[in-house]
Amino acid sequence: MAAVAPGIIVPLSSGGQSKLQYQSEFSSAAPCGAAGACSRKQSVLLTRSVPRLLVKANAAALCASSLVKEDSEVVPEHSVSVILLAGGVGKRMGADMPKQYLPLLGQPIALYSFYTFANMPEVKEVVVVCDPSFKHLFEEASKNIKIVVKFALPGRERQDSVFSGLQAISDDSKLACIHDSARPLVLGHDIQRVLRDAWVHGAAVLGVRVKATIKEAGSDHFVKKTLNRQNLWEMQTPQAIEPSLLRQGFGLVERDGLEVTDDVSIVEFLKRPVFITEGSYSNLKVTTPDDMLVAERILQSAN
Ligand code: 30A
Repeated sequence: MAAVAPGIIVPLSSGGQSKLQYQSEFSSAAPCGAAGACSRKQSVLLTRSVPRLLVKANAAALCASSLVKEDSEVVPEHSVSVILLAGGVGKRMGADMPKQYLPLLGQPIALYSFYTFANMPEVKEVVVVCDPSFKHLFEEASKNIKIVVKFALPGRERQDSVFSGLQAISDDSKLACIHDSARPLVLGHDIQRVLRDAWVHGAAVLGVRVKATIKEAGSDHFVKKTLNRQNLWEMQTPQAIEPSLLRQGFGLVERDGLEVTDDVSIVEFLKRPVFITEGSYSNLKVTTPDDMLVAERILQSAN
């Protein structure tokens, strides 16, 4: 049993929250471990069991109002379709294999986040957008998990792969969660936070505050102004969004012949607010051999 507020006792399945959280992160081999399932049950218990287990009337009054709000902000179980982008053919690592398939401590990079998503209660399916020659990797990995795994073909640009994945998601999906498979270390906890923000605001993306000092300069190379780091964010993935909103965005781009660049995203054309969920610096994108070493270090220090 654990106390979450004075006078409120809720049962926990086992162990401490932080331990469970950590065990379910960075799943390097056994993907469907009890740890992931436990932390899942725990969060469900915390939100659902409180009303029945209130032991003090005054606490009940206090909590009832916040519970109504809490409940509507909880992403339902099996409501999220993940679109895992694993179609890149990047040559930057100087290896024969696309970077997302290089082994990181013995496991292909793309399988780390695949397992992380597959073990989340909110996730109902993972659509892997990959070259058919890599399908077997995920098929083999899906033998260890319970959720539905689908496949879609990659497109020329990233947005084409997102579109391709979007066509494959289930009609009753409440959120699409798009993740770059070259980010193996994304934390389940951060995914849950970005999903919740998308659930509340319609669209959200993980980001971290820029650490570097960024100056804006003219074409003459003279500094125009120093930008405030507090307001500058480096984008990561996942991006999470209501599927209808993303479809609307693609529709608008198609209809008006809009150009999607690295700077302006499809949803921004809709003039809809996109929430930035503050993520973790450890959610790095593995693009160079140096990044591999850093990723190995992070994994080793977490275990
Ligand atoms: Cl998922 C792309 C691209 O892949 C892209 O190049 N854009 C988007 O607007 C989205 C949707 C989204 C953005 C931010 C937060 C949540 C969802 C995606 N991919 N634009 C270009």
